[in-house]
Amino acid sequence: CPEIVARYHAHTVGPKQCCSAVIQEIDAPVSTVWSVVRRFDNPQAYKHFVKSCHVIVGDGNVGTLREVHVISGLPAGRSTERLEILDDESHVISFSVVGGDHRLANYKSVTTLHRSASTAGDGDRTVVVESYVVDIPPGNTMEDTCVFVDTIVRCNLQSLAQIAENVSRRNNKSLSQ
Ligand code: A8S
Repeated sequence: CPEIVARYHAHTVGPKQCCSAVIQEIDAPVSTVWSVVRRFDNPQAYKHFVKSCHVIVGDGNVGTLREVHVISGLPAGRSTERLEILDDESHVISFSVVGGDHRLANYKSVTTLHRSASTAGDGDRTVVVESYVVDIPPGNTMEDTCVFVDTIVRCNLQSLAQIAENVSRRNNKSLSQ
């Protein structure tokens, strides 16, 4: 839906910031993908870099704060993140990074889900658009920063695709029995 994309993925980007977007197609309906993505308290369900997560304050609605611990081997230990948008009708979720011991200051991402009809006619597919804006860390270039973050986001969305497609296959199977 072009209105949603224009509205939510148009970021204001400062002079020392960079922004980018990753798009992923998933062979599962929006409702299935959304049920995974909307769980702000459970990012480890599909983000493999997340070791653990706990909610500091909030009930899963806008304003909820979570602390994420990432796996070792990354230049980071933990990240404090605030839920900015959770729209169950339009399938939009957004969070911002408000603290932590990593180098992605002022990171903010928006994820939107879009229905896409399957050409094979065997059920709906989903297009996920995830865009972000972040400060370029001192000593890094815009390119380095985008490559680093794009890689993380792409991994997350590929893992999301696998999980949602498995759920969708299970659902289709139990329907046909
Ligand atoms: C997300 C997206 C990103 C997460 C980054 C980009 C992060 O969790 C990791 C490494 C870092 O250096 C920064 O949707 C930070 O989670 C995996 C800890 C924020």
